[in-house]
Amino acid sequence: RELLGDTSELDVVEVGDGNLNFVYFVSNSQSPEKSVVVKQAPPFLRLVGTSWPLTRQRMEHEVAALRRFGALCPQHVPQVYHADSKLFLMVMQHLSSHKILRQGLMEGIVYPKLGDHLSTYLAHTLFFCSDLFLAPHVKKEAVSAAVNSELCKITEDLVFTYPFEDHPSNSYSPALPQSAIDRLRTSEALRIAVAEMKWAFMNHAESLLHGDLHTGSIMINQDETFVIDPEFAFYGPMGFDVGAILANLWLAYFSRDWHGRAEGEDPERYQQWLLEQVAQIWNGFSDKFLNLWRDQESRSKRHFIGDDPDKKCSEAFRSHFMRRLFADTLGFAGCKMIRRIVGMAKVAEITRIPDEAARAAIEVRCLKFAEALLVQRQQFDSIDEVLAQARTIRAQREN
Ligand code: SR1
Ligand code: MG
Repeated sequence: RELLGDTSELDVVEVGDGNLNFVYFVSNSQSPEKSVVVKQAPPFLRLVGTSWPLTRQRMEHEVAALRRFGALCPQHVPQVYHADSKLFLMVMQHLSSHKILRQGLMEGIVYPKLGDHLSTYLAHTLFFCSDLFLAPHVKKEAVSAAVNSELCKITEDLVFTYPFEDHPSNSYSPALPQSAIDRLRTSEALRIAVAEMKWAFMNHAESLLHGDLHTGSIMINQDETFVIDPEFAFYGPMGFDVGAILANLWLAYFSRDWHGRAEGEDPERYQQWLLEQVAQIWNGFSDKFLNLWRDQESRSKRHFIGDDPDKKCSEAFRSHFMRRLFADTLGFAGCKMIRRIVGMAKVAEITRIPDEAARAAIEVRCLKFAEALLVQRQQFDSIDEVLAQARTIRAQREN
């Protein structure tokens, strides 16, 4: 009532386009600027319907994660006004002047603050929920409170397993060459790399993750960026969140060859901007994360590795840590790209390419790049090297 005023006449419209839940805009009919979002978890997966039952407790995970992330990074997380654990719903801030990032990228919109905002969000949420900041017992209790087995199982299946086998939930573009599909099932190096990422996802409880950080989970305008929808939140490997964002920017990059031309532009300018965002997100995240870590150690006068008066070993450990995190990020990004091409839940920038041959050609490039990310993840020395690989694979399009 405080937010909506007189609630005797409300306009309610269902607007959700996600795979799991229902989302409603609720506004005062007389003063539509008074509005909120109501999000409710039905006892099934929205994408499939009642034949795929799902417990409604996922709403509690989402509310808890929004509150936690909101406390750490209020400028990038919408406010939760109210949560009802019996109705499995929450009432939250209506971001009325923001657009889903995936949609904005398909329209070719430049967001000048994207890289800075997302790198801040990642650095703050991933650092402050980890053992680099929390006391060991607090972290362990947080891990246990955030166990989210049901939604993690969806990711374990749909991201790390089914796309690499002959599974009925997969679907393939009609023109996608059989050799590209076979490769996902038969390349030993690729299968091992994916299994390593799956193992890390299931076992490396490093920090509280959003768990589904694709460009459909981000709302944006020219000034502000908000991260929504953390129902998949759990304690997992940090690179899973970072990799999810990068994967989706790379899907936007490769698919721009279609969307850019369809809009009568030279796609390369926007593609260049997309790759700059990838570099800004990784480099910005890495710098901000390391600064938070160094500040924390100076303030607490305690090094994670133990006594280290000249900080030499601490700095060396930090650089090992970031190298491993970078490799993880690339590996997870590879898995995320592959699942969006051949798995069950697809993305609009690919599915909305009506020309079958053009779509398949873009999908093949995405798969090639994803494979390189996975198999060579420990060989890449910098994000610039990875971007050079993306450009090389895109340049092969005429062959
Ligand atoms: C079966 S749910 C499909 C996908 O939707 C969510 O956004 C997650 O990415 C999940 O894997
Ligand atoms: Mg979602």
